[in-house]
Formats: sequence, structure tokens, C-alpha cells
Amino acid sequence: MDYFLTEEQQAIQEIARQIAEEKIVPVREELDEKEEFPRGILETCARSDLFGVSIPEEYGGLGGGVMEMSLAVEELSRACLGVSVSYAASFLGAYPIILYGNEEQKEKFLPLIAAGEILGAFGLTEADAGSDAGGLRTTARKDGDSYVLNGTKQWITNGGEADLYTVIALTDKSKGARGASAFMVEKGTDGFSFGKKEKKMGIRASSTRELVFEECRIPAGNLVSKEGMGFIIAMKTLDNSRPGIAAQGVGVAQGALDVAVNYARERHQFGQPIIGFQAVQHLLANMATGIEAARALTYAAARWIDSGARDISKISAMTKLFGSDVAMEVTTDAVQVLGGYGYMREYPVEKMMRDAKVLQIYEGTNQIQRNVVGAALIKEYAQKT
Ligand code: COS
Repeated sequence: MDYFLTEEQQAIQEIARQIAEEKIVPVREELDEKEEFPRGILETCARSDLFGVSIPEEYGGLGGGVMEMSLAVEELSRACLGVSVSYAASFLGAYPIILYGNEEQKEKFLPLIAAGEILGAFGLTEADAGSDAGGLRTTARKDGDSYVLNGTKQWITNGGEADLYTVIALTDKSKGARGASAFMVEKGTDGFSFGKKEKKMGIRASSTRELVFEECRIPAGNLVSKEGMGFIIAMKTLDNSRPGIAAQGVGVAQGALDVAVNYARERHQFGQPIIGFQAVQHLLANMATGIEAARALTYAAARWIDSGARDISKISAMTKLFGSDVAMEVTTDAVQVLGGYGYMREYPVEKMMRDAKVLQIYEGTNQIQRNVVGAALIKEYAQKT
């Protein structure tokens, strides 16, 4: 279907597709096996200006928005979710600065992120603050011209690899989530270290680690916005980034469909290619339909957010949950189409299925997304009556 992309959007899509096919597909199996961070591929993305797609022009980016980020993420995800999440997590770290940073913070960090010279990351989750993001315990104590951070963030994508971390910490413990604030913490700061690299089911090329803060002193100027805004900043960041998870879903599902259709055309059983059997055709038809619906919703949501719409939480949550559910279903069906071969690591679909699972979990489980949609419906209908 023609989504009427601009010339610039088509160029972003084309560049990301080329990197995916030429640089990622040949090494994705090895990156997965070795759990190796795709530093070289990300450097290629940087040289092709892909880290700048959603950074405003005045800070060295291409001036696009969620749509441009989603297009790039979709193409990279078609080849490997472990690579695409490492790329996308840099935006997750940058969004709080784009949305709430002051001029000095934007001028200092955004051009470096846009150029891919530094990688970003976002630190919200803790051992006891997952779905209940407001249950965080990491603290930031004001001390003269500094804040002093203490606590541990868990499962942080790009942990150890990123240079700049946007971290949510409590400046007023008595207020819970309403006493949270957002800070930028640079790698190498005294008192800031990393826990072990997690061993994961999928997205194994990506780095997932703890961020450990022990009397970590940062300049007071690294506070984003003002004290008490941390939870709102985190929620707004997720509202903007969740369509990117749907784009990951669309990409990995498309990659799986490509493999499944080509396999079904080649594989002969009962004297004919299995694509001739209606049972297989129906599986493929459902996969293709889900992907197109998820893509249409993702692009529509991204464009709507980029238009400056305000109440984006519901649509963003719907997009994330739909795109990730489609990804899980399609990658599972792709394994089914390939049968015994699909279960073997020699073929890419088992990796796609393992990778896809996390999309239903990270950036808010799909149960939380349904809560967000449900809460929005209650509010909307209460206003109508
Ligand atoms: N935008 C702006 N403000 C928001 C918001 C949003 N999307 N969502 C909530 N808020 C505000 C609320 O308006 C409320 O403000 P007041 O204190 O002024 O009333 C405040 O934030 C607290 O909101 P709420 O009471 O709804 O928070 P809850 O603790 O019930 O939690 C959920 C809300 C469950 C939606 C939140 O904790 C969440 O998103 N959890 C999942 C976290 C997640 O995605 N983790 C992944 C890690 S990041 S990769």
C-alpha cells in the first residue's frame, strides 16, 4: 500500500533497508549466538545520519519526528530486533531532553546524539518498579550545586554501551512518583557503574544491564525541567516512544513473512509447493493482513503525534499493544509454516519469534497498555455524559 511518504521519508527507509540487508542480515545469527553488541552497525547508521532523523534541525538533526524514527526502526527490525532496539534506545534517552530540556542541555547533547557520536539510554525501571513505575526507590539528594544519586536501575537497554543516561530518581521520597525528577548522567561519572550483562531469550545483540549509583555526584544543571516533573517526563517519553515498539513489531513480522512466503514457494510436499495448500495460504494471508493493519496504525499514530496532538497516551498504547501482538502471532506462525526447519537455528524465524516476545513486555507490558486505553475510555465517556 502507498503510504504517501515524502521524498525524505523514502530516503530514510531506503538507507535503513540497505543497512539491514547488507550489514545486518549477514551477521545477525552470529550477533545473536555471541550476544555481541552491534557497535560497527550502529557506526554505519551514524555515518548515514540515521541517529539524526528525529532530532530537531537546530540541534544538528534532520528535523523529523516519530514517523521518521518509526520508518528507520521498522527497516532495521526486519533484519534484527537486537540491533534495532540498540538504535531506538538512543532516542528513548534523547526524548526527555527534546521534550523538556533547556537550551543549554539541548545544545550540549542533542548534536552529539544526532551525529551518533554518543549513544543514549533511559533509566526508569527498578527491581520493584516495573509496571508500577511510580514505585521507584533511586534517590537524588540536592547538595549545593550538585545532586547525589543513590540506587539501582534494572534492565536498561544500552546499559554500559551508552554515553548518556536519562535517569528518573526521587528528589522527595515523601511524595512517591510525584516527588520524582529526571537527570542526565554521563558514563564515567564517579559513583556510576554497571551491573552484569543480562542473558536474555531474545534481542541478544543488545546490551541490558543494571545502572548502579553510589553517592554519584552530578551537576545540578543536569536536572531536566524541574524537581517533581520526573514521572510526567517519563510518561510523556513513553507516549512518544511506544509507536517505535509497534514499528519494531511491524518490521520483525514483515521479516518473518518474507521468509515464510519464500519457504512455502520452494518447499515441496505431496508433490507440490506447500504454498499451493489453502491451509498454508490462510496462515500467510492472516500474517500479511495483521502486518498491514499494524503498519497503517503505526504510521497514522506517528503522524498524529508529529502533528502536535496532545492527548496521545491512548493511541500510543493501542499502537504498541497491537503492533507487538501482531509481531508475536506472525513470527510464531512463520515458525509453523517452516515446520521442523522453522524450529532449527539454521533458519532465522526462531530467532524472530524469540526476539518478538519482548515487544509485549518492554516499554510497558501489554496489560499496562490495556490499562492505559481502559482509563482513557473511562475518562472520555465520563466527559460525554
Ligand atoms: N502523560 C502525562 N502525565 C501522565 C501520564 C502521561 N502519559 N500518565 C500519567 N500521568 C500523570 C497523571 O496525570 C498523574 O498526575 P497527578 O499526580 O497530577 O494526578 C501522575 O502522572 C500519576 O499517574 P497515575 O496515578 O495514573 O500513575 P500510576 O502510578 O497509576 O501508573 C501507569 C500509571 C501504570 C500507566 C505507569 O506506571 C506506567 O506506564 N507503567 C509502565 C511503565 C513502563 O512502561 N515501564 C517500561 C520501562 S521504560 S523502557
